[in-house]
Amino acid sequence: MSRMILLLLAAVTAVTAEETLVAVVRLTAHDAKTNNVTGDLKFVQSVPNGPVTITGTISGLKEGSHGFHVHEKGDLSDGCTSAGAHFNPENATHGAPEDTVRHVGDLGNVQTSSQGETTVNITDNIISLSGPNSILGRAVVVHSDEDDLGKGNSTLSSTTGNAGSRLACGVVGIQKI
Ligand SMILES: [Cu+2]
Ligand SMILES: [Zn+2]
Repeated sequence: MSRMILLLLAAVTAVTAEETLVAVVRLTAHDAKTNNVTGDLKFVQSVPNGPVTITGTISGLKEGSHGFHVHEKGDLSDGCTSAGAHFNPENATHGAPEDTVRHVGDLGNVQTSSQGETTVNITDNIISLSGPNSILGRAVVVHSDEDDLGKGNSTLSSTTGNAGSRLACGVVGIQKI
């Protein structure tokens, strides 16, 4: 391979590496006396304002679906309660990740197997790691119940998806290099 091509490849690699944003979340239980839900998540955005992939594992959840959202505050001074409401900069109605009308923080549900394993693998086109939809400094919350994605009969459906209590949460932080 010619020296020119090698230099070009190196430059392209450097630019790509520079543009990729990576954040991490350590989930801890809202109340360690009532559950031991914990987890680690990674958020990767390789193109500015492009899709964000969320991967990781959560342990301690019961089998089934659990509401999974970004809430507006990264303040865990009062456990997951002080994380506030769903991150919703456009004052929209609660919805499913694939809905046009949704909170920015609406990431739907995570699924827990009968063995109690929760593997997260979500790609979302609305949340971002920069700009107005940036989730940096905000909190991820995992709930006791299924998020009905705004389509249930409960009065809470249009605000929280009636996902029940907050079991665990963590602040979205910039990853250590
Ligand atoms: Cu939530
Ligand atoms: Zn919501």
